[in-house]
Amino acid sequence: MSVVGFDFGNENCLVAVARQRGIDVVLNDESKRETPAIVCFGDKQRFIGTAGAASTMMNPKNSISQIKRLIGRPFSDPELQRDLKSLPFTVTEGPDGFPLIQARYLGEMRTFTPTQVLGMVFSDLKIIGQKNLKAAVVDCCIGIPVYFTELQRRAVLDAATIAGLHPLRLMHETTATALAYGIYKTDLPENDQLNVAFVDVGHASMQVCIAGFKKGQLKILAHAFDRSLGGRDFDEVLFQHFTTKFKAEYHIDVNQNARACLRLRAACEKLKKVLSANPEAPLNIECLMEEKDVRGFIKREEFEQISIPILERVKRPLEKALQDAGLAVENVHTVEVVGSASRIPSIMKILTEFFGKEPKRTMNSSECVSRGCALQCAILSPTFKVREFQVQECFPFSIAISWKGAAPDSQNGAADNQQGTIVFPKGNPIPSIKALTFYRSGTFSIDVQYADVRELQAPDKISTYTIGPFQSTKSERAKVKVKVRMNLHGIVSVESATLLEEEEVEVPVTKEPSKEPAKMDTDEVPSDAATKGPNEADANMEEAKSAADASGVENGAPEADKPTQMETDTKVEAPKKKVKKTNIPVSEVVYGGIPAAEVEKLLEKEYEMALQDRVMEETKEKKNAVEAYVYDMRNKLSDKYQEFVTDPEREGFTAKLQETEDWLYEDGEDETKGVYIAKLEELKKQGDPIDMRYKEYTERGPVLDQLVYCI
Ligand code: ATP
Ligand code: MG
Ligand code: K
Repeated sequence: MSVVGFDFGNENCLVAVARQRGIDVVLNDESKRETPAIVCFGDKQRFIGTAGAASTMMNPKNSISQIKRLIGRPFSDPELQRDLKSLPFTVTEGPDGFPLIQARYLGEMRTFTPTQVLGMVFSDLKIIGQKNLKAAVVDCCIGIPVYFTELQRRAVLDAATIAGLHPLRLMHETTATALAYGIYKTDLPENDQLNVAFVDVGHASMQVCIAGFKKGQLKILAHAFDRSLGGRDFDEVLFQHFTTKFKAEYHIDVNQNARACLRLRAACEKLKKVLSANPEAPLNIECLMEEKDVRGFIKREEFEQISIPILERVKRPLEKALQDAGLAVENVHTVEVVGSASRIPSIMKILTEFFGKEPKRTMNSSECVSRGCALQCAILSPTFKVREFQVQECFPFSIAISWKGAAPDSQNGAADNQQGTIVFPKGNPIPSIKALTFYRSGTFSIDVQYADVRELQAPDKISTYTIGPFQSTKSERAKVKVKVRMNLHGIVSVESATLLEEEEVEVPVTKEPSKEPAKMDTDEVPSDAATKGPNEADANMEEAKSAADASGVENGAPEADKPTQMETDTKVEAPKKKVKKTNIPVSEVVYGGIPAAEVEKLLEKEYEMALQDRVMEETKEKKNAVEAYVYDMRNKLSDKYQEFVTDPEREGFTAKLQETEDWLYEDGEDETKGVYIAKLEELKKQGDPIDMRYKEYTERGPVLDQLVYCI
């Protein structure tokens, strides 16, 4: 089983693989480590990655980029709407309220979901991994931004499935970086905790995490982020600056021309990079539009001036991370900066001022996420033995569950009363399971939702679970234990529901009903908790208690109406009671995302499209082979084959080769693979006998010599 880590960025993707000697970031077909996250739809095939980027200028409307921004968001999401304004392709609202990408593919307009397009990017990355490992790639670990919502996480998993991948874990990018940083450190303290802040400024977003390191472990203390602060915002500032300038100076409005927009944006991005190393930089574009060449120029000072609105936001996630970690600036021992946009000098200045120390660039800032993911995959995979190192991850949002309050025979008539409790508070370890106990007489449902919608821009409701039907034999109100799991990917679901019925009492135990209205406890350690720390269960328990305390379900309601009740271990409370456990069916509705059956179909579709791409690539290869044969044979006929052909034979064959060359550029420019194969065979029929004569002669030479020698 191969072990692979993927970093899919807004701009660039990287693939790292684990080999016996260590982790390698592998090269793509163009011998580059970074593969652009672009899918370009063509008339005959798709171009993905570097090939996609190369096609963008030619075919901007069908070149899909910034996929990471599009996945798992409703069409109405204001951030998505803002992003769409600067993208050259068309996105419409699908019937489910989610975006649909419009592109011309195989000669007709088609629609694709962002998840599907991400699946295409993953397919391409998978192939890069496979070519390097010379083995199938299935198991992997994929880096995701810490702020990804449930829907976005599910979308990444679906995209991975479409690409035929099986992610062992979706890992927060900054945590992957922290792992890649810590696992090689041999000088980590045994008792003390070394606090390191990781700051990642990428193309579209900024993430901060503070991790505490000890020998053999890292614990994430806090995550913070700005979903929309990255390198592209600086591109945009420059773009607006020059758009205005060119309007005044050249009377052109690039916004009227998709290609001009793209070219100016690309030039601005380049300009921004130049400004990272130089105090000033020029911007020249030939024939930008209306056949006008444009010239511009900007000083770093002015660039920083016009960037102030963005730069002012850099401090906020830093403050938030410190606050959530409960640390003062002095308690942060080291600051590590990654992400390529952090190369902007003014960002570094802000970081230095904030932390009161120079941030370090120990890590390879573009590779660290993929490396960390490959390491995590190696830790989780049975095929690799990795140095003992524990990753204690925490979740950045508070997750609540809610349910309809009272039972039908409620005295106070509050039957529609929606009640809830925070089941996984912000900072909760990943993975974890919580158990809740409900007293219900029949099928009921619970909603999983974000507790604080201000924390993120997402619909608050995530999913609804219907629990039932069930029939209790003993009492009217049955005791139902519901397990809610946050899995390794940070995805929350109701895992199971169990009907608990006390069957026989060997030793009578008078059980006092608990006076606490809603409580939960931590259940057994989840089976996939391969990276769990030793103290996690304890931490869980504590946090569970405080969550229950804060849940604020009103006291004083009749006992029968209490929806949940403290679930201390039943066996402890009544050790002699025998409890019959019956599984209750649980059905899930997730708001948004692709149904499982649909994912299966998309997997097949992806396979078909990949096949089409491969056929086209092979066609190109066969065509190239014909062309190469023409050139090679023509050279040989006037060189080393000269003495092995008669003049008429040579003339005839040369004419035939010329005819083929002309054909390749005209009628035969766009033929099928079979036609090129036939063409090559036809030429070889004529060429092979000549080749043979030549070979016979050159091979006979030494044989004769040998005979002479033997005599
Ligand atoms: P994200 O992390 O947002 O998903 P990503 O991982 O693709 O995106 P990176 O590759 O870390 O992002 O960073 C890309 C950004 O860094 C681009 O905006 C690019 O213009 C910018 N960038 C690259 N080199 C430099 C430089 N020398 N100076 C300034 N910015 C740079
Ligand atoms: Mg990144
Ligand atoms: K392992």
